[in-house]
Amino acid sequence: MAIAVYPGSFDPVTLGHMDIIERSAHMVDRLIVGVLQNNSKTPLFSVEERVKMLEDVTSYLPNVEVRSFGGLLVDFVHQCQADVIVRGLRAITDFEYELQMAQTNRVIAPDIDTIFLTTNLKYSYLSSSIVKEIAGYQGDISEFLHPVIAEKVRERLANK
Ligand code: COD
Repeated sequence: MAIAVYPGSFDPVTLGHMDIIERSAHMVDRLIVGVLQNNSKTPLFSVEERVKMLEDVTSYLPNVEVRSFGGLLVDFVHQCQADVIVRGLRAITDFEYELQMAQTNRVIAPDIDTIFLTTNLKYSYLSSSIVKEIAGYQGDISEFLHPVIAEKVRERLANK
């Protein structure tokens, strides 16, 4: 049974992330979306909120499960009994960071491999940080997020 983990901060989940989730879910028996708990950045949404938001927008994919994790990614992958990490690549700027992470993870856990899916061209510019910046200036974020997530971001920033 092929089990893969798609890890990230997902603060918040964008349509770019969702595209990677949907495409990788079709390639494996189970896809576990892993939401990082101990991020050094101050997140807009708590880990519990990010997990719930991801659950809401992936509920139509029966083989996708969302879990939070802290500590090393490879330990989480082992706990999930998975052996593949899925990551998305947008541009050359992602490549160096992703390569370093994949190679380091392979040194510390040689049984785990990382596979990369290239971004859907229409989301190649999209990141959670850009979306938060636009929303912070009351810009229109509806092109970038699932409507449920866009509403949560607007609500959160209105209450800040
Ligand atoms: N199109 C396609 N892919 C995208 C898009 C898009 N528009 N936007 C983002 N992605 C991809 C990213 O490239 C990434 O692969 C993934 O989606 C998740 O993105 P983010 O930004 O939400 O998540 P990151 O990059 O902050 O996640 C970092 C981890 C949580 C994976 C990392 O910090 C980690 O593993 N932490 C645990 C500690 C650890 O093990 N450290 C050692 C690592 S060597």
